[in-house]
Amino acid sequence: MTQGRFLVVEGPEGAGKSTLIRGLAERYREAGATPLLVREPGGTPVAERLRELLLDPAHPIDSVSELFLFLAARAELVARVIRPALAQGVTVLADRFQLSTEAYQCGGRGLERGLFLAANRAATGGLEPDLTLVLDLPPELGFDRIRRAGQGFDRIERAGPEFHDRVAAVFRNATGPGITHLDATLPQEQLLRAAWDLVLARGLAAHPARRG
Ligand code: Z5A
Repeated sequence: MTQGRFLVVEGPEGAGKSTLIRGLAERYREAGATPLLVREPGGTPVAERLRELLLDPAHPIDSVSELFLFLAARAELVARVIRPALAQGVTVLADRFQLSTEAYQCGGRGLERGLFLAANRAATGGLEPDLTLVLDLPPELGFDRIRRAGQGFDRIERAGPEFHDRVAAVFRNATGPGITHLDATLPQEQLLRAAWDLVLARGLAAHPARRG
């Protein structure tokens, strides 16, 4: 069985990650595939409990504890959901993955990159996305979108403008194998077209005859 593809969408809050993932999933379905959608943190019973803890503004969390809680959620999701799906040839579309940890816990909180790299490798077993689409959007525009959508602000969204500027800088400057940037100020349809064109150009659209 051919290994499934692993695509990740990253970027600051309100950049349009969830919207884009839903659009990409629709394109995959039109192409005859059934992708699996996941979001971080979350996706297993334990990871969903960790998500509640991590986002709850009622509990302050030490930065190192925060790192390990995000990574515990990732380890659960990778081992129980992502790897089994990829092994069955299913395409996995993930709303956030390891670049988020680098942006929020290293950029935002100031944790050492070496600590993140070692601990993240333990959490993922070295799993790397085939493609990481980074949605570039200034943080204030993302927060405006969240406000307009009437959503409340979670513990991390409340961290303050300097924190979010540091996070945004990590996303903006991210480079590496499979990392590609998209202009998230584009209207939704144009952004989706640009993202799907990239998926096609990289040969990551599943063959219509195959599941995943
Ligand atoms: N976090 C971390 O610290 N460390 C980690 O390792 C990981 C995560 C994995 C998860 O929050 C938090 O955990 C996150 C990072 C941290 N916190 N912060 N801050 P989450 O999953 O609850 O939320 P989020 O990831 O920040 O997503 P979001 O706020 O839901 O934003 P989004 O998914 O990028 O955007 P959206 O929901 O698709 O769209 C937001 C609004 O904009 C909505 O009204 C859309 O209709 C609108 N929209 C979408 N696209 C467009 C375009 N193109 N133009 C105009 N308007 C648009």
